[in-house]
Amino acid sequence: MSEFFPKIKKKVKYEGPDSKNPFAFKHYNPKQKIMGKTMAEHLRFAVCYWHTFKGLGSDQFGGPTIIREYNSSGEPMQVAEDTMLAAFELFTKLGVGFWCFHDRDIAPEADTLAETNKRLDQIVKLAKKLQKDTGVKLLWGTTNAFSHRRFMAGAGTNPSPAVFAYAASQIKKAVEITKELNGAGYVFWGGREGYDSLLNTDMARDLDHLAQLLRMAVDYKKKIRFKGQFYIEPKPKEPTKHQYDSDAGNCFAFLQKYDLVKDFKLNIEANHATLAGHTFQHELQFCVDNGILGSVDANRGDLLLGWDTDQFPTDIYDTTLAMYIILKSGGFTTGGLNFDAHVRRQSIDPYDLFHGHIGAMDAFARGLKNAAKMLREGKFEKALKKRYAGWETALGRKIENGKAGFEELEKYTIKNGEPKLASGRQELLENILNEYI
Ligand code: XUL
Ligand code: CO
Repeated sequence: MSEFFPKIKKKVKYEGPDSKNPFAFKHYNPKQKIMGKTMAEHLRFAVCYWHTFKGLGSDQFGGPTIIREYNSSGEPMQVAEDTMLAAFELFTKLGVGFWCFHDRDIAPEADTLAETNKRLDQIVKLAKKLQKDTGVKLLWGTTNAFSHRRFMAGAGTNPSPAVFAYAASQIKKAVEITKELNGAGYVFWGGREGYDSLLNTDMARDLDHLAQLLRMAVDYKKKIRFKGQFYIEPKPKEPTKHQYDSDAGNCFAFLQKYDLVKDFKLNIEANHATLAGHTFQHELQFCVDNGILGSVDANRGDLLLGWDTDQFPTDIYDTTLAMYIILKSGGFTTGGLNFDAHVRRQSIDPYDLFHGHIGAMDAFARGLKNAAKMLREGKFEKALKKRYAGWETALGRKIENGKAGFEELEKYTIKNGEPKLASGRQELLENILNEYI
């Protein structure tokens, strides 16, 4: 069997913080135990198929810059098989436990849906064998119902029911193959579910249709006994101006309106959070507070560029705060950290894929270690408790339990006068945070 990354002879190893080997982990030590679980169990790293193997550096101003050996045969199904072999070689050499894919990443579309599904079956057979041989598992599968021109006006929110039906058929098959590969989850990212102009859009109707599509997916999941978790992945814009699943709060409102909360959790992507004008931590905390945190697309944007740059996460501040929220909430169950990230257009060497992932895994390992220490020492929790201590008094309890009304509170205020104020201590807390980073 030909090797696609021959320079990496064996699995990338942990060599500790003093190592200068670019192909070694400095912080990610998969077997190291932290708060009762190994780092690998906490972090549940996944490589995404689309950026890592299908992304070739194109942007709006130019075509591909990256040439990959597994694309060289030119015959579509041979390319698909070679790519799958290259993918599992990279997964194993990196030592990640999971991968994620869209249906159209792993097999190219044929002329008809039936032919396309046959191609998928062929490639899924190979993926299943490779999963068995390597022990790498599927974190989640998903459908690409946004690239083909038929989906130019959306999939579930398309004005045409025939396009809706096409999307439903595609999702049906993608859920089936995700089940076949024993996926722990399945993601719905509303690729083009949104609009560019209200002059040609019936927003209320679109959202009713989207809910209907998700309901059908839930019914089918039950019918075929797929046990994986369904996730929605919020994103506010790009490709459309107004994506319907714009942020975690918006998704939660949608799920509540259509009585779907019990069937879905969210897949929070760092770069989508910032596009929505939130921090990554904000979106994670919102999900934890509402019981809907499922999985994470771990990447970052660029402060100076206003779009979804999908860069590998390297910011320890961000990974620490993210892992603090995730650890505090009890950690991942079905979810994990999927690197929805790609190398830059100029990073044309196949080993750049290793540099990107190794750096990202180390960044999250450091985040995990920092977060565990923050939790063990409990300084932030103590400060929070102190700040909210008033709510433990008779007055606070009464308000929280719904036992006080406006008249009673007015009496209290007249009697007690001006409330005593306390400092928010943000600067001090930020300084304490830096002690962990
Ligand atoms: C797009 C995005 C997708 C989803 C899966 O911005 O993040 O790749 O993660 O469809
Ligand atoms: Co994503």
